[in-house]
Amino acid sequence: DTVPIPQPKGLPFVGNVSSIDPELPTKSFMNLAAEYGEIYSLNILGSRKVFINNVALATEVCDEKRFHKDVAGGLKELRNGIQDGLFTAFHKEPNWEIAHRVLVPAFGPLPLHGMFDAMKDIASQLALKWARMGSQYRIPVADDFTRLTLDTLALCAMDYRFNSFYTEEMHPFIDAMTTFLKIGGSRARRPGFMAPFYRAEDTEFFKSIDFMRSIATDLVRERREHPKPENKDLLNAMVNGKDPKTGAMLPEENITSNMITFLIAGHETTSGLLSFLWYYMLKSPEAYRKARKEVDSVLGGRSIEFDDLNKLPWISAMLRETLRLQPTAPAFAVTPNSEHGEIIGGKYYVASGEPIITPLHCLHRDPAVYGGDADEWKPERMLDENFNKLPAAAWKPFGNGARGCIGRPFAWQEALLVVATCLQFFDYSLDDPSYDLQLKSTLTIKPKDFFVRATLREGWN
Ligand code: MNH
Repeated sequence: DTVPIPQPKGLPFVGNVSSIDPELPTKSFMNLAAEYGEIYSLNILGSRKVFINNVALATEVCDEKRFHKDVAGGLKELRNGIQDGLFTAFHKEPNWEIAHRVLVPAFGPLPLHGMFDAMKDIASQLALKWARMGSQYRIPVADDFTRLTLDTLALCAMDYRFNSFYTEEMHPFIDAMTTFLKIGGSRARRPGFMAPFYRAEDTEFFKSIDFMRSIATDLVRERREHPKPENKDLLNAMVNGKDPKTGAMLPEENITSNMITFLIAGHETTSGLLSFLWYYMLKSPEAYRKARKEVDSVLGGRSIEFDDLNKLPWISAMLRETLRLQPTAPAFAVTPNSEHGEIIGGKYYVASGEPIITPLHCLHRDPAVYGGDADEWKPERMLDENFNKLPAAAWKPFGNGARGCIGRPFAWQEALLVVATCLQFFDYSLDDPSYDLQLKSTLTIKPKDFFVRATLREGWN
């Protein structure tokens, strides 16, 4: 026996579109979860979407025998720009399988070790900037970490230098990407009959796509014309790699799509993670002290090396806890494998093709798993001995299963390296001690209007 999934009353034509604040969907999802509990559905422009909010239901939808990734809505709009790239490929789309097999080894321990020096290079550019700007400078946290993560990704993945720390403006790729993500989202929310009113917006959308594809195509062409056989980067893996299973090589268009995918997926989320970490850390003096102590005892006065990264359990716990409260890729969507649909929670029917969305801010605060203080940032709960005891579906900031994040080890290495380096060199304070966290959302989330100050620590000045 099934029971209906609760759904707010909607309007004609657009349904429950107004239940979601386009500027900040995350906030709306949290409000809806507070009102409806473990599950609710919304009618978005005539089709139903189901939203789940707790670990028990997430455990079911993370079972890949029953569910697979659903590419719909905003994600489907992004296919206009990045087609069947890894992130936006439909379930079982042929180029996904090939690209996945070709690229997974490129994120293995050996290639990552090989990227350590490039990551350190960019981290040192950030430290140099903060040192030069001095302790009166209001560090635009999210912008500076975005410079860092974009430059790191481009250098490690394709041996290209954006040099974002040497320009006042952000690189034009960032503007094009922001436009692409923003309008992509907006296109998914507008009813079809409204399209004629959005010609200007659409022109901008496709212009941003052309711009990103031309940058990516140039990078690929450059590599083909001037091969760098010694590089172990993602670009070489894609340009020269053969699918171990079929022997196939990646089509040119797919390489371009994946290059843009890496540039987008590979920097926004990590930059948000670092920015939120600074917020929570500076609001928690005790955790901050512990982190600095950990860095000092592991590194002393010398600069960080690859083998130091697995000696930073407290910083790892801070990163995990930050991604719990602020999962920077804030949701993922699945749909039933079976054409007969699925019943979840023993009583809620979801049809084949219907999306089930897991807003991670809600999942990650399930009091049944995290207790009454689930809203508080407490890195202790993410130390290995506690983290390893969590149910598998309780912490999903990197998504799930085969379609989970391919870049996770890359992001983790970069984040550990950057946090350790930044703590080793500087003391930090909030620019405005009364600042309370506000979110800014595109495809990912970041803290809004967040500034800190950095002072060189004794011994470095
Ligand atoms: Mn990443 C998929 C989160 C860093 C490249 N990433 C995903 C998904 C989540 C995610 C969630 C699954 C989305 C979905 O189910 O629709 N990713 C993150 C977070 C960080 C991150 C929170 C950093 C912190 N991601 C990175 C980095 C790269 C990267 C770094 C590249 C170097 N991510 C990807 C790609 C996919 C992905 C590519 C798509 C994988 C696939 O479907 O095959």
